Amino acid sequence: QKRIFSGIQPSGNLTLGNYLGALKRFVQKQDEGIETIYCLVDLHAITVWQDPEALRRQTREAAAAFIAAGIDPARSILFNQSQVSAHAEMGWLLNCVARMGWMNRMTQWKDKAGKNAEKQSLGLFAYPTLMAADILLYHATMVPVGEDQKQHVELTRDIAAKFNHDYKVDFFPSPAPLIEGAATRVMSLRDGSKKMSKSDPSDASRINMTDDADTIAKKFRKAVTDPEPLPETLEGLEGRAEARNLVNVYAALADISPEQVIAEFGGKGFGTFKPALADLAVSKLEPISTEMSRLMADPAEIDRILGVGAEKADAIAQPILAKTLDIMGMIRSR
Ligand code: AQP
Repeated sequence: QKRIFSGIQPSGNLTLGNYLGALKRFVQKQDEGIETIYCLVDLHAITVWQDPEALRRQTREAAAAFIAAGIDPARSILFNQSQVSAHAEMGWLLNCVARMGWMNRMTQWKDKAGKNAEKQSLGLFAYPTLMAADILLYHATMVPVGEDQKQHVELTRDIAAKFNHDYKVDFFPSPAPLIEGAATRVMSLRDGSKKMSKSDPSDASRINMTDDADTIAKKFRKAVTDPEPLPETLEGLEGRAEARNLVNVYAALADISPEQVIAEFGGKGFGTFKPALADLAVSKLEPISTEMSRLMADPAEIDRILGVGAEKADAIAQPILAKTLDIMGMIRSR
């Protein structure tokens, strides 16, 4: 049986990277009729400092982005992680299964902690076991993510396998990462070697889902590129990371292949391509941000939707948590 779980951190404005790498694909999976569970992972967000009022607003904004992009709370389960306490409990249990060495090898930890590991929260280091808990708590079989999260899903598989092996059970299924489409790793508009990220200090490095048309046009116009026109073939993009990124973004937004983008724009300069890309991005993002503003006018309704989602999620998670505790030898007498 197929079941999809995925999440996004409400740690700031959602970006075009989050939209193309995750949210847009979450909607596609829902519309394919697969059982889909989507989570605003607020417990993950606090692994770095979050102002409490800002976190509340960002969580509601992210929920509004999901709904505006096409997530239907009647067909998908949509909730915020902290309302289902089983996530934190399962996270602890899996902390006792995962090995320090595995966590030390996580590239996201190395990137985010940098040379300053001593100053990071313990939660940031343990982030991947909580993510494994998120997925395994629902016995999810597929996890749509961007390229940057592939290693964490692979770690989840290792944790599931070790649990099954240590306790001699066949309990946790091995979830597969689903990394599909032309934009599985959208790059920063300022540096083609860095991924676009909501926590990048430079706002010019990313398109936010709530940016207005003028801002989107300006950010694409100023995006760093080489001076050459687009090549006539896809191979011609080799070694041109920034150009390749913009072609991928165009393809993903238009639901066409990068080859088709090159067929249309090969030989044309960025003076032609960037405005076309900006128009396309505005045509896709503007209806979503307009709907987001409408939804944000009624925060109580968003909270109500998240509460209903949390109840549905809890109904799936609790029996799986209870069984996990039982397998591990915890007395369950009430
Ligand atoms: N640049 C990207 N291209 C494609 N997919 C991306 N994702 C993130 N950035 C890109 C995907 O979005 C989902 C949610 O990500 P997250 O909120 O859990 O955190 P992240 O991966 O660490 O993304 P950010 O935007 O860089 O957040 P911050 O700055 O808060 O760390 C995931 O499926 C991710 O792959």
